[in-house]
Amino acid sequence: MLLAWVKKHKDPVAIAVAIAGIVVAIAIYLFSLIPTWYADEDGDGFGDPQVSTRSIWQPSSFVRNAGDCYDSNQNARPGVESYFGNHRGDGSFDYDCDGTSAREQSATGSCSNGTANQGWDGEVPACGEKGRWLVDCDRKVRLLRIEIVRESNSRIQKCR
Ligand SMILES: [Ca+2]
Ligand SMILES: [Ca+2]
Repeated sequence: MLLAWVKKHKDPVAIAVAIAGIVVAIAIYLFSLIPTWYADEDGDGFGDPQVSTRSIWQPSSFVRNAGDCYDSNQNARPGVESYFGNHRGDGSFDYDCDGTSAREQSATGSCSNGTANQGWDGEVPACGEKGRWLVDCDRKVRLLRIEIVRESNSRIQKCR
């Protein structure tokens, strides 16, 4: 096809321009094949989408994926299932990189017939905050009346 076009157009400038265009198109295509690498400062295997470079070979401390939401804490990465009582380093508790800080426990406790349904005793605390956790409900006789005494302990709300 190119040969037919050259035979038809005998203008050397037009031929040179056409060849230059083909060379540029090939260069652009070859450049698009060079992979993008993302910085992985915390070494958790997930890269920072804000810090990237292109290279044929893998640069040190760079990875192919850009899934890290906080690249200064290796506990913060996609797929993390643990909950944490301290923020990851930037004030956020979104350890699993899903865009939200999910609380480990959000149920409130209650007593029924002297038995505790465990949960927060009072307001559900925010991530990293302390709250009271209902662990037991005892029946005690006081002044000839049976009272339910709630037993709770201190607990930190963990999140991910
Ligand atoms: Ca990382
Ligand atoms: Ca999350």
